[in-house]
Amino acid sequence: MQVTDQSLTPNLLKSDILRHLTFTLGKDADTASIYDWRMSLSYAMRDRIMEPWFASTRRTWAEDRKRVYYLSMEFLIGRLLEDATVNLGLHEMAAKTLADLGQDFRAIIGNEPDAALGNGGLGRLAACFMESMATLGCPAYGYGIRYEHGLFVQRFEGGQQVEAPEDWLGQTNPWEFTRPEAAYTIPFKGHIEHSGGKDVWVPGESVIASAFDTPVIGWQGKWANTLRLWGAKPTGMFDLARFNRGDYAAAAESETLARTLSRVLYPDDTTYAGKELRLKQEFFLTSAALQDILRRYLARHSDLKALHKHVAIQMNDTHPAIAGPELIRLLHDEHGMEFTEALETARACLGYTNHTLLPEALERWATFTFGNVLPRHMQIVERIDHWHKDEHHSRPHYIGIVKHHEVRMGELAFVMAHKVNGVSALHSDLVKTNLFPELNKLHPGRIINQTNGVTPRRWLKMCNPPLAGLITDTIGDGWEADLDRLKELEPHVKKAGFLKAFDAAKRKNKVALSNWIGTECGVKVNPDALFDVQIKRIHEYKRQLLNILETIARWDAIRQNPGGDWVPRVKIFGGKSAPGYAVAKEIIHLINDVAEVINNDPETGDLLKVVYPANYNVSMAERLVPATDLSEQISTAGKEASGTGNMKFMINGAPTIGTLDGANVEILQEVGAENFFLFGLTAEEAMKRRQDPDHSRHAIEASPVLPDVLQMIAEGRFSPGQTDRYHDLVHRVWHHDYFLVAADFDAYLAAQAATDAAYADRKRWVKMAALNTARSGFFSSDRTIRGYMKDIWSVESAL
Ligand code: DL6
Repeated sequence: MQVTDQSLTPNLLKSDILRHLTFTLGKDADTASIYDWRMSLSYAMRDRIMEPWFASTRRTWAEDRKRVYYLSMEFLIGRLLEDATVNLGLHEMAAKTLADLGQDFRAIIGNEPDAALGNGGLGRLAACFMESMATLGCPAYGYGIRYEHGLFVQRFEGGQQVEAPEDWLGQTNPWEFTRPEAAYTIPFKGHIEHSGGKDVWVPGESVIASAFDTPVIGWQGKWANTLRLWGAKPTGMFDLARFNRGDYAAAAESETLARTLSRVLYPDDTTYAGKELRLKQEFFLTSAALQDILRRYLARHSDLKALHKHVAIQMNDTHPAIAGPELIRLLHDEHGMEFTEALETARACLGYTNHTLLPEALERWATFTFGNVLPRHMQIVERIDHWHKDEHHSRPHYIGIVKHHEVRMGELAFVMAHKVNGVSALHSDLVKTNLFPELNKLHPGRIINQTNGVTPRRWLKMCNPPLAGLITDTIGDGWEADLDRLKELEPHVKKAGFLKAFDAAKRKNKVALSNWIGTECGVKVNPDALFDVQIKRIHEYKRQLLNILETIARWDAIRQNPGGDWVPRVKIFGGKSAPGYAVAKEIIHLINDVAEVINNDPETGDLLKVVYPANYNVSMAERLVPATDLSEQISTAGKEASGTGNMKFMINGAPTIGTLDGANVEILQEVGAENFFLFGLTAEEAMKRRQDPDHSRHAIEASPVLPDVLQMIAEGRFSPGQTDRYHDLVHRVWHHDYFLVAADFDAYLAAQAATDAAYADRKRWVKMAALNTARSGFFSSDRTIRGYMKDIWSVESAL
């Protein structure tokens, strides 16, 4: 392993850590807590990032390089300390140094709170992209919000989800730098005045966006970029006159607005949050980012028409879609550019990534709310809409941006972007045909595909040392930044010795996970059982319900035939529901109820266990993914845009049981049908099936197993104290099964039986698992970012 900073010796690192302990933390080694050691190590690592960070910034300025600006309401970055040690090539040295100091390195790593500034896939993708951009030497800034409280902490009470506030900033965050000099006024509300032939916005209120920078270091420390998160501050000190009159609440109005703005992350990744605060947050992030981008550009250039040659701005979903009108406002109102020219300039800079086909997740704002919060932008949006309509007046089915008293953010983002991309091949096709068919006809070629990916540094090298070590021993160094090289494992998959080592690596991870589950969930699990894992947000379309129904069927089948040749299985669930999503919360309750019954059943014993550790987050995923045998990717076809968990599992040698949905389609292509357990309706078949109003009843009646499973739930077998607890849930499966759980149930059962048979044949299973790893190179986020750099951003690597 190459150590990036060759000058660093174990002794130097030790003295760095002790120096920080003394002079930064003010603690003596004898009394230092685990927090103090973690902070000292973090500062010692951070010191090593400064040089590449400054060098990268200097080079970008000196060579006047085009920069990418990634605007996202979510960056689910997780813990940063171990990531830094791995990317700096200092992991082993740090572990050893801490051990020499009498400290437990793993416990120190585990002491860091997860930065949960996101809900799920969209936010984690943004974090992987930041790391890949740094690894590839793509000069970039990530722009987001420094939420005081990240995604809520999940607890289970009586099997039900209970939410508690998260407090990642309760302790000092060692990775961020406050940048008081980077501060911008963000206006809201007010009215428009007409003066000198111009529309002039007179805002009614405002806050200051103030920057906090976190360096993002790439693999081997060759390049570092910046994640700039905005915190809100009041525009002035409190109103002293009002305060002195005793009107304390009114005196603190501006402070209250500011505190509220960057206080919480919206805990909802699928439904449109019709809250004024959410719109304000979106504008806050976007306006601060654009003002910052223009300031940086104007420090070197004067011709704003050439902005797109130096600036590429990516809108991560519609959340920052206000970027179109805001950039026009800044260029036109503030810098005097003619309106159409401002619009064309903005469009040349902007790209839009769509992450969902669910209609309820495409943001729409009532024109009343939009016009109230952003009166000038309402005017600009209407002007964009007219301009676009005039450009295409000959089309019969013109789709407007403003329609039925709503501003449609998907259409706005589309019109204002020079490229629109989906996140898997299937999803991008559906974006063309189902989501934006008319706009696609007006702008052929604008919609392109960029299949998602994940960073192999965090999702293999860091989280799975046994497998990463085996890969390096087998094909040598270098695969971490060139994941296609995993193909070189293929010839070894034929060798018994390699398969044995592959199996041993997986078993090591499974033993570690079993121990953790014992402590965390109080359930003893057999590490030789098949670990079947579904971890993701809880949502009807992701169909955790299908999984738990199969679990019940399996339990019942074992009880009917206790002497059968059963393959022991541990079903592992992880994930949070949006707090207001009652149906998802009911599914969580059912899983926990079923777990309670099954785990205490002596008849099934070790043959079946169900575990659901609370508060699934990035760190828990890092623990679960390497120990997984079977990856559950069972969404209703046509609903999961891509998925990225599916890629993490594949890379770590877990075959998929899944539908033809999102990136599963490409996983299947890469790994081959014989190494993938495919089942279920296709997206097209699913759409057709829904045309039969009685499709679920027909499917249930035709199934030899499902009626009994539903009956058990309806009778209260899993809710003894309250037999009608799941009446609604069962009724929905019978009569309102939009996500086609019943229609796919039998096929899923058959696919699960095939996984049992495959797992029982050890050699066959390990070979399948190893081939999953060997053929997963395509799913590196480096490949994805190269695609964005070439097809959307037109930006060159600086390395
Ligand atoms: O593209 C990242 C990720 C996909 O992998 C998931 O399939 C998709 O569900 C998720 N989308 C969202 C949508 N949120 N909104 N709006 O999180 O994006």
